[in-house]
Amino acid sequence: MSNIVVVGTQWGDEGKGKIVDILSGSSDYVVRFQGGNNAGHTMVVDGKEIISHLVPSGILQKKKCFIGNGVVVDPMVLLEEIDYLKDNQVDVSPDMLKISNRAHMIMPYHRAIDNAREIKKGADKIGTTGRGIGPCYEDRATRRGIRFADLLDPDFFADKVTTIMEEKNFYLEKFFDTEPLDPKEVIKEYMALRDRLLPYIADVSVILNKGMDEGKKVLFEGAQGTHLDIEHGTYPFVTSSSTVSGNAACGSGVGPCRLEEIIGIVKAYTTRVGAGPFPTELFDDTGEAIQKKGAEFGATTGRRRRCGWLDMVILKNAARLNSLTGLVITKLDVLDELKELKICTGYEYNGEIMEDFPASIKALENCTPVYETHPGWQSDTSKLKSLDQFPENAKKYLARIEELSGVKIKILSVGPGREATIILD
Ligand code: 2SA
Ligand code: GDP
Ligand code: MG
Repeated sequence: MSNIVVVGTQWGDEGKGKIVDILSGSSDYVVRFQGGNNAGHTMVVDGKEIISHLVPSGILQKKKCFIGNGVVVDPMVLLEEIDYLKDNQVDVSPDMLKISNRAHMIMPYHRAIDNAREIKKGADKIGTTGRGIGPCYEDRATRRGIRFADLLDPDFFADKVTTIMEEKNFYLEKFFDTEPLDPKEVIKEYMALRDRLLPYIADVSVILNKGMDEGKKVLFEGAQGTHLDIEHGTYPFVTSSSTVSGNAACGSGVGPCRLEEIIGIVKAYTTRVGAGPFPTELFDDTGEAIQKKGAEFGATTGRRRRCGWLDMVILKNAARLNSLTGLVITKLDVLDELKELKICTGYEYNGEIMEDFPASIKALENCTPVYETHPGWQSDTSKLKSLDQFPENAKKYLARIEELSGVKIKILSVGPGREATIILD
C-alpha cells in the first residue's frame, strides 16, 4: 500500500465517500485537504447509510482521521456531525480526529453573505450550497480569516471577530440589504463551543509527517471534483478551493513527493449540481431515467442533480491535471437497463473539433458534444463479483474508457454498499 490521493474527476458526487471507506481499510490515516461541509460523502455499510460532510470517510474503518489546514470548518456543523456519528456507534473522540490549528473557521457572516449574494445575483447565481464556503476562503485570501488557533486565546479571538464584523455588517446592511449580525452574540456562540473543540485542535502537518516517517500510510480524501476546481474548473461556476490532487499536499501540510498513487473516481455517466455549463447534459427521458435510478440528489442540500452522458473531454482533462495513476468507475449498475449509451469524445465549436477542455465558458455553453454510440448490456450487473462475469458490452464500455483516458481502471463499483465493489488488480 502507498499513500493514496482520491479525487473526483467530474463535478463531484462520483462516489468518493464509498471508495475512501473501502481504500481506508488498508491505510493508517485519512485526511481531508480542501472544501468544507459543502461536501456530502455517502457510505453504505451493512445496508446502513452514513453521510459525512467534514469528518473523513475513513472514520467508519476506525482509522485516525484529520481535517487539514486547507479545509474550511463550520465548528457547529462539525460538532453536530460528531454527535451524529456517535449516535451511530462511531468513535469520533479526540483520539480519532484532529483538526488543523491552521484550518479556517466558517463564521455566521460567511453563511449570511453566501446566501445574500446568491439572492442578489438572481438568475446568474452559482447555485452554491449556501454553507459559507466561498466567503470563508475569500477571508483567508485577504488575510482576515479566523483560524482554529485563534480560539486558543479568547481575547484575541473576540478582538479579531469584532474588527472584521464591522466590515461584514456594513456589507450585509448597505450592500445586501439584510440584517446585520451582533458580534457579541457571535463571540458568545463560538466561545460556548470552545471547550468541546480544544481537544481536537492540533498541528496536523506535524502529526501526519511524523506518522509517515514511521511508515504510516495516508489516504488523502478529495471533495467536490476536478471541474469544480477554483482554477481549472468551469470558472466562475466552481467551488472556492483547489480540488485537484496537487492540493492534497498543500492542504494537509505534506510535501508533494509524499503523494504516491492518485486515484480518480469516475461516475459511469456525468452529473452536476448547481449552475454552470454541462455539455453532455440530457434533457430527455434517458436523463430522467438515469437521475431516478441513480437517486441523483445532493447529499448536502438534497438538490436534484443534473444528469448526462460520460464525457471523455473532462476525463482526459482530469487525468492530466491530477496525474491519475488509476481510475475507479462507479455506478455502472445505473446504466444496466439502457439500450444504448453515448460517450462524448470531443466538442464541436465554431466548426472545429476541440479535444481539450476549453477555458471559455462561452465555448462550453455553445459547443455540441461529439458522441460515439455503444450498445447497452441490458442485464443486472449489481450482484457481479468479477470482471469476467460482466456482459461483453459492459466490458467494451469500460475498455473504451481506459483506451480514451489512457488510465487503467483499478476498481469497479456496482452498488452503494461495500459489498458491491470489484477490485481489478
Ligand atoms: P459552494 O457551496 O460555494 O462550494 O458551491 C459552489 C459550486 O460547487 C458545487 N458543489 C458541489 N457539487 C457537487 N456536490 C457537492 N456536494 C453536495 C453533494 C452538493 C449538494 O454531495 O451532493 O448536496 O447540493 C458540492 N459542493 C459544492 C455547488 O453545487 C456549486 O455549483
Ligand atoms: P461523493 O460526494 O463523491 O462521496 O458522492 P455522494 O455520496 O455525494 O454521491 C454518490 C451517491 O451514489 C451516494 O448516494 C452513494 O451511496 C451512491 N453510490 C456510490 N457508488 C455507487 C454505485 O456503484 N452504484 C450505485 N447505484 N450507487 C452508488
Ligand atoms: Mg457528494
